[in-house]
Amino acid sequence: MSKKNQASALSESGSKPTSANVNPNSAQRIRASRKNKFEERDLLQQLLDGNKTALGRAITLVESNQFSHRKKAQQLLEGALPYSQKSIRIGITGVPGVGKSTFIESFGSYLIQQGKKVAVLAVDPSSSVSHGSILGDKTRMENLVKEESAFIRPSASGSSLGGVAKKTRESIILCEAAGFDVVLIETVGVGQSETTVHSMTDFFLLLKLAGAGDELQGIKRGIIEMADAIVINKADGDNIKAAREAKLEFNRALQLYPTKESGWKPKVALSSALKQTGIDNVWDFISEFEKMVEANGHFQKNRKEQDKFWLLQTINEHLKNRFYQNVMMKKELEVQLKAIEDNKITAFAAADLLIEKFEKLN
Ligand SMILES: Nc1nc2c(ncn2[C@@H]2O[C@H](COP(=O)(O)OP(=O)(O)OP(=O)(O)O)[C@@H](O)[C@H]2O)c(=O)[nH]1
Ligand SMILES: [Mg+2]
Repeated sequence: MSKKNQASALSESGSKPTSANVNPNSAQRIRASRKNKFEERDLLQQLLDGNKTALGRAITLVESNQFSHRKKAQQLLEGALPYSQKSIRIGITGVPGVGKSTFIESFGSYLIQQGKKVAVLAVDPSSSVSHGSILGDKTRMENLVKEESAFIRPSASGSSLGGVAKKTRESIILCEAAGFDVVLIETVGVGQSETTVHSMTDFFLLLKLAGAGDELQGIKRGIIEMADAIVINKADGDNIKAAREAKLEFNRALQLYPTKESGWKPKVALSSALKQTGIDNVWDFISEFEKMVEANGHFQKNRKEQDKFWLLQTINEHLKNRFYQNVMMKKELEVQLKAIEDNKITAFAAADLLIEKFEKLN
């Protein structure tokens, strides 16, 4: 195959190119040329071949805030996009210590046994502050990290949830292009992070613990509405009885919620991530869900809605950053904040003034 044909094969949608498509001589020449353009093409090819190192590098590129990297990342994403979309994206949330990481370890290993390729990403708004990461504890995923068919990426750091979310969305596309057909996105229930993960996944899983008293206490409003399944984890040892009771209670509570737009009735299950029980049951739900929403059209409709939502989010984020990061606007804002404190202007008049100044800048 000539070099020209190879290049055009990358831009075609259809079946994935395999490593057999790559002419080793031209690949070598591409590397030797060391021109960025060719390096990117090489990276895309390796990514599409399912090379995990290439996937890691590609994600680093989309996570980068450097202007020159943004353009390369954009090209890479465009090349990857026709090959993505063939996965199920599953959001997993729950309070710290509920067993998310342990659950992902068991669930991921189970899926790999079923012949799946599993990518694990995280949305963690707290990581930028603490410099920690919810997937930093790869020790909890001891077995999964060793699996050839698993890819685990700690959460991207960023100054805003919007920024982290954008990077995660792009990383999902890259994982899918690399052939990962189950993408697990872990988040800890901080601030808006659950809503954010819900708006980028097909199926939303809430992990809970059985506890004394009212099971529904301490659950943030809206989380139950988002959940497609509630899994009561640590249903093992002395905990089994309480877990069964919690299951009954959640089932009762779910009856009170209106039917979801997807037509899906949320399920409640028990699991022990540690003892690896109930894990297959969760996958059965998800497969059932997938079949149903593919048949009734919700799967595609929901993804399209999510894309539209993220288009608007990206614009909002961009405009906000342009305003607040502009040196002149920062100063003007200070002036107006002071004016408000001194009762010299109303909030709305100050806002109008600032926006007018901002518009003149552009
Ligand atoms: N008995 C029991 N313990 C579990 C189970 N799943 C997790 N654990 C334990 O609970 C603790 C917390 O588990 P993690 O998987 O780190 O929980 P997490 O939700 O990821 O926690 P954060 O990352 O801090 O949000 C660990 O000591 C686990 O061994 C389970 O099914 N049964
Ligand atoms: Mg964890």
